[in-house]
Amino acid sequence: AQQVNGSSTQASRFDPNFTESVINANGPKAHPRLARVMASLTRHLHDFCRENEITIDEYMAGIDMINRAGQMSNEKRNEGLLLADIFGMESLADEITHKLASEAKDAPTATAILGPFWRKDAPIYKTGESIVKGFPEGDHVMMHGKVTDFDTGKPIENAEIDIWHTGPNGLYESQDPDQPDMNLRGRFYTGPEGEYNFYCLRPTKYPIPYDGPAGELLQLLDRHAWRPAHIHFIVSAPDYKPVVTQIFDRRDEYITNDVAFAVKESLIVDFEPREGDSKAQFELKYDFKLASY
Ligand code: MBD
Ligand code: FE
Repeated sequence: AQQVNGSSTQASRFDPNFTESVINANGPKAHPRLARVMASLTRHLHDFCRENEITIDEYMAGIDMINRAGQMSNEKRNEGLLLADIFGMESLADEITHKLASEAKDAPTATAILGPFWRKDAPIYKTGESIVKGFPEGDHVMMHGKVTDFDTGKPIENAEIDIWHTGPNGLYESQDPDQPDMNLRGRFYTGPEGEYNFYCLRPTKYPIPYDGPAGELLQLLDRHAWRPAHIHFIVSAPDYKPVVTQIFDRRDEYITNDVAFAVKESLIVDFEPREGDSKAQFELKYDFKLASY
């Protein structure tokens, strides 16, 4: 073998010693958590390449996909997250992060993935107002309920409920030049009994953006791009663990077949017909339970 700096060249890259030599390149001052995670990632990635005999062409195709995802990402488009979401990885990380808040009968409200379309600084509305600023032709919903302390059952006053959902055309405002800025997004604060209520639209099923690497991969894998109808929430209050979650329409045809693998039983809801309200055809009651720190 050729001599490099007095030592022989490394073992064959097929040899696990090669993998260990890459890991051992880390110095003693490496950040401990990062060093541990990267060692594991290196082993899995090397094993993946060996197991599947990944060729240079395949490797370059993967790198190209990552680069294209990055190039098309901006504050309105998070293609990297979308790409990871269709592998179920955000759902897995969510489950790992919130082991306790799962499907137990009495648990804090279950979490679900954030997804790529949250925007900060959604407009603040007063109780009873509507987040619908455009697209009034949808089915309107009066949504209401309470935010309570999961341990004591006591109401939480001034909890923030941050909401976002798509229009009836299946697009978030940020994806759609025809919708007013911040349409179908809003923040509300609970009253003294933890109560909230607001108007929104009944969400519709929605295909995730299909014009980038995530869509390309779905097509190559013969997978559909649909998420079941859902509304996103971040419910938060001082001294409580924020709940990032989504609710899902039981009647949606994709309820058991979500492209992002985010549905949980306790987050499936029934929209009920609403009588005598000129502003909404449907009603939805949903209570949120937060755990204190
Ligand atoms: C979405 O609207 C979404 O909520 C998730 C989690 C992934 C892709 C698109
Ligand atoms: Fe969404």
